Amino acid sequence: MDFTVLTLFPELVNAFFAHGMIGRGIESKLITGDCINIRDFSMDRHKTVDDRPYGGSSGMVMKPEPLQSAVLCAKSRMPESKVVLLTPQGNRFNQEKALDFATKKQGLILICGRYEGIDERVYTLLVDEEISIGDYVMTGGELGAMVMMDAIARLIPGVLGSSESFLSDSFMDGRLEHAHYTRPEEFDGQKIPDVLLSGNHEKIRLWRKKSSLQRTFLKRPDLFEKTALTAEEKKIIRQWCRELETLARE
Ligand code: 4GY
Repeated sequence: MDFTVLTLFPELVNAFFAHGMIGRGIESKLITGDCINIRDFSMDRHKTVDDRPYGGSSGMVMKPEPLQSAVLCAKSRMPESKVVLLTPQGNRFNQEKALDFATKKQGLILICGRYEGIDERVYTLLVDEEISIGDYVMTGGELGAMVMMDAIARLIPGVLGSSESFLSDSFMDGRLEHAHYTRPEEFDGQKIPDVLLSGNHEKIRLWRKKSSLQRTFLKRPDLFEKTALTAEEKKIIRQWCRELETLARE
């Protein structure tokens, strides 16, 4: 997967490319991460990238010309890529979208706006898809681009450690992830569930499914509307109900 970010703050995005899982992914050539500074494509000696809005009002708008040149430059480097603009008006980004981008194997050119926004004509001419990471307004698209790249990159085979598997992640199956425990066996008077010490892999698998269902039920019941219960999940829930009934009778 190839990422090119068009931004006025390349240092911000390059720091992201240099660290952690993404940094290692780039080092091992599983992904590429490049920044293009939009200001480099400004044509005047002051390196202007913004201008006052027609019709008047406070704030500035990003000029179309430097942005267009920057997009064309990115496209010439990666002709097979999709141009995405980060904006609150876009289609909502989620795990499904992340998987979509990760499997399409098409590079991504991510445009990060600043100021009040970008000139409207840039959307129609240059942008393939507008994406929003949530219903809030940030001061620029960079954090949105980093959120997208982070979620996409970890779905590229080999980017996560070999033993890790994203297939068990939250949302991959429309459920929240099960609880996790590590040493010590007892912490602040709280023991870990016995089954995790049993060595019985089937029992552990079922306990994790149950934990995942319980968390989803308590924290994100809306997820059940999108992904219906499987036969096994129904069985686990019926068992859970019986446990609760026993508890209530005591
Ligand atoms: N929400 N999701 C978002 C954002 C900032 C002015 C256009 C968001 O993705 N991006 O809030 N972006 C604005 C800042 C120019 C982008």
